[in-house]
Amino acid sequence: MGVLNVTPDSFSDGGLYVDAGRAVEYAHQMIEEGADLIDVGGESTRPGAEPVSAEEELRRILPSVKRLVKKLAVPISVDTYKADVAAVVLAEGVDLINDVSGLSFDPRLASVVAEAGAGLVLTHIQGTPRIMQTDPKYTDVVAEVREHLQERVLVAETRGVHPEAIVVDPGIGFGKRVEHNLILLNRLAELHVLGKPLLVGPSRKSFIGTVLDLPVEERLEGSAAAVAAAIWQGVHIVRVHDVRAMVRVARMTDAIRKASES
Ligand code: HH2
Repeated sequence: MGVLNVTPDSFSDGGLYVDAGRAVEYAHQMIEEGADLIDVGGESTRPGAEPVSAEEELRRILPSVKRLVKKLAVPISVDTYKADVAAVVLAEGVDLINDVSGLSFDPRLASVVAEAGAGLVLTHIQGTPRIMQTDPKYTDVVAEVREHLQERVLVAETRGVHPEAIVVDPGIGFGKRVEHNLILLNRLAELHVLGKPLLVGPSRKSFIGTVLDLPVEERLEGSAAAVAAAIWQGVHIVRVHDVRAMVRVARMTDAIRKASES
């Protein structure tokens, strides 16, 4: 999953693809580099970020989304937790909604996704982006994330989202300390019991900066290590900024992993 942020303020690529022409060009580049899915985001969910209105989010993403659904051969997801935004982009032909709140910020989102027969990514978050890094606490982070996702899956299915259209994500960086992120990445395989495809998004995040003491523009290798750990444990989708490099890391790790199974 290649990240296409059409935001002015995302933590690593804010402001780069605000223009719809540039966004489409960059999406094509990511597909050429091997992306199987493009994730369009119009609101930054970095720690401390303030929410934007549905109108503002749509103003940012709609010109790009309209062009992308016409031009791209791969599925498109939109990174939003708002039912009003989801309804508009699903009507335009978007394939899935990537909800970083796991249906906890907008109670209407599940039925909008269900009615459209679309896919849904359910992500674990503790708190909200504005305050999530203030003081995240867990007794057993893996068990708590797993139980929370199990409950969110039940909510989605009860509201009519197709069971085979649900993807789950432990939410790296969403209300987690460095050690929580590392433990989750170490034990991703324990989330397979949920019976859903797994997605993980470690790309360029601050836990990498902390471990390696590196700024956001120097986190390629750290992201690669996290992607390799994820693929090694059978994660199905990795959400990344550096598509060319991460496709190579994923394919190589997968080849090693599969060799041990045969
Ligand atoms: N991380 C970010 C945004 N959306 N979606 C899922 N499912 N999983 C993630 O880990 C995830 C996500 C944050 O990264 P980015 O989009 O690069 O930054 P920002 O939130 O500042 O736009």
